[in-house]
Amino acid sequence: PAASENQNFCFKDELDAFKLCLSPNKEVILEHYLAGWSGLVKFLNRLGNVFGFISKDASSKIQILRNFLNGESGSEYFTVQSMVKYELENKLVDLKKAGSHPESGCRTLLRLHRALRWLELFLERLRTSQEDGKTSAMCAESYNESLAQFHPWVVRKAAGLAFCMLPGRLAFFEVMNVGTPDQVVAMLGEALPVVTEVYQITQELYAKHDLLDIP
Ligand code: 1PZ
Repeated sequence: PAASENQNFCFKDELDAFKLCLSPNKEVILEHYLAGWSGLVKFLNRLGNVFGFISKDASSKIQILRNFLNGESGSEYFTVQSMVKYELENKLVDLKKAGSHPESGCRTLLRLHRALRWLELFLERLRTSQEDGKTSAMCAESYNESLAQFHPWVVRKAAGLAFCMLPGRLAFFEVMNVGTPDQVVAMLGEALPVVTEVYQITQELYAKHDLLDIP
């Protein structure tokens, strides 16, 4: 990316949105959660067009959730906790089979939530990688340990091909636009615990309500 384009992007800002998304009583504020995801999509778009099918899917899910947030019942969607309560109490979720609510907030967020686990694994590998580390391998390993199990063969195949197009570790760091490799590593060390916490809180909430397998 051109230097001028670089000035308004910094990967740290995107991850910081996840810091904002925990309320004092540890609920996940949807607006900030989506802001975090929007930032990640922005980053993905900077990596090139081959990731377009991934960023399109993420964007459309962000949009579905934003529409709920800006809709008539928007206040019910303030946190992920209130969304789950509202949608379940009002029977707005297809729990077993896609039916009259194929795009509920709960099922849409679950897709992003699963991807957050991939992000956590990938960024941890990136953080602890050596100079000669391969981003494509780190990405593929993280994917295989997390998201892949939820994707059909064609998607796994397409994702695998896209990963091969990832830039090397140093070039990847440059796209992040955080600073020197040491600064990137330090930033990841600070930001990752927050991503982990957001993931765990959501995971426990979904497990408690038996929502981890909704179609
Ligand atoms: C840095 C390199 C980026 C690699 C991104 C790794 C994730 C690969 C995900 C491949 C998704 C392919 C397209 C769409 C799949 C959808 O079928 C699924 C399930 O949704 P459904 O069909 O049930 O509605 N969508 C997802 O699993 C959500 C994927 C979101 C991925 C967001 C990636 C953000 C990247 C951040 C970069 C730091």
